[in-house]
Amino acid sequence: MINTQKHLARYLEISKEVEEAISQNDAVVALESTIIAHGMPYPKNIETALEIENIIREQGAVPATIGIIDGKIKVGLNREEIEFLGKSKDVLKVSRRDMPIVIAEKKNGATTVAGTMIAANLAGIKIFVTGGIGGVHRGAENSFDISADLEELKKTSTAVIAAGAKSILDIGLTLERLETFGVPVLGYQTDEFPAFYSRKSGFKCDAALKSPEHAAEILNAKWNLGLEGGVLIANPVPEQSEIPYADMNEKIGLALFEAKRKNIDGKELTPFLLDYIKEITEGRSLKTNIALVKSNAEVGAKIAQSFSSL
Ligand code: PSU
Ligand code: MN
Repeated sequence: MINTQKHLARYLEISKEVEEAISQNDAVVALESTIIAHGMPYPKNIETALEIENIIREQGAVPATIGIIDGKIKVGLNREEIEFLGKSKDVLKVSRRDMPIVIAEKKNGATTVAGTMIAANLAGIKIFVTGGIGGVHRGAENSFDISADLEELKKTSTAVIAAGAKSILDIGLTLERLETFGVPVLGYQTDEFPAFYSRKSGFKCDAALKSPEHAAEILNAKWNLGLEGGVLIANPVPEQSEIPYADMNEKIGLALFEAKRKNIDGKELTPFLLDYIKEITEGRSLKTNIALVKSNAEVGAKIAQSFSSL
């Protein structure tokens, strides 16, 4: 353990503000960077990342955006680093598999949900806000394409606040995997599992959260019982920014067709689909994406407050 701690300092750098907040048990919210580098176009990506941090601050919590700079995992990226990850063309997408390579080769990387959960856990941050998680891709029975995010939720004890999973994925199979992995799926003030762009998916959550305190109580019960692993807190996109499921499903079908035609797979698939959908919805999907991340930030900060006060 002591040995691990000593080595950890070589790889992990926590900003002063975040470090202080963690040591005082103040509310801290982790944020990912794949959404900045590969999930949204420049310059909206950087604008959004900074706005999200402000929303978290306004709620009285400390934001900790996570990424890898020159082979070092940074928890609490500063403005220049966020701008760098949002602008630079050769930032790698870093999930669990990629982390040791990017670190040893001293490269720059944006962390996915899985990558960010790992870093947040090393730093001692329990609450993490993102847009949408990765999951079981449609056609996974042939491609075996299941996001490492699900495996991470199985073993790493972090609560992830997301607007559900988008229907580029097979939502039903994604929920099946989460059940097998023992990951509670909690709907924030709803029992319907949201489908990212839309508030409804036709699938149910395991419980409907009444309040941030309710969420904090469930997290506490799980981890105090020694039930390791993550929790997915699904917060539906605000009504005024929603795109109806049927509208989106048609666009997603087109995007999947195009990915197949171009033979795009592996880690390139999710960024390709996100970008293609943005193009064919003429930016409407991007607006919705930004609105839902902001809403998740507000909810996540409130849950972090409740959790830290327990
Ligand atoms: N879903 C989104 N937006 C995103 C992602 C997923 O709606 O930006 C990103 C997240 O970082 C997530 C990653 O962890 O894509 C999943 O990639 P893959 O499917 O390759 O595991
Ligand atoms: Mn994949």
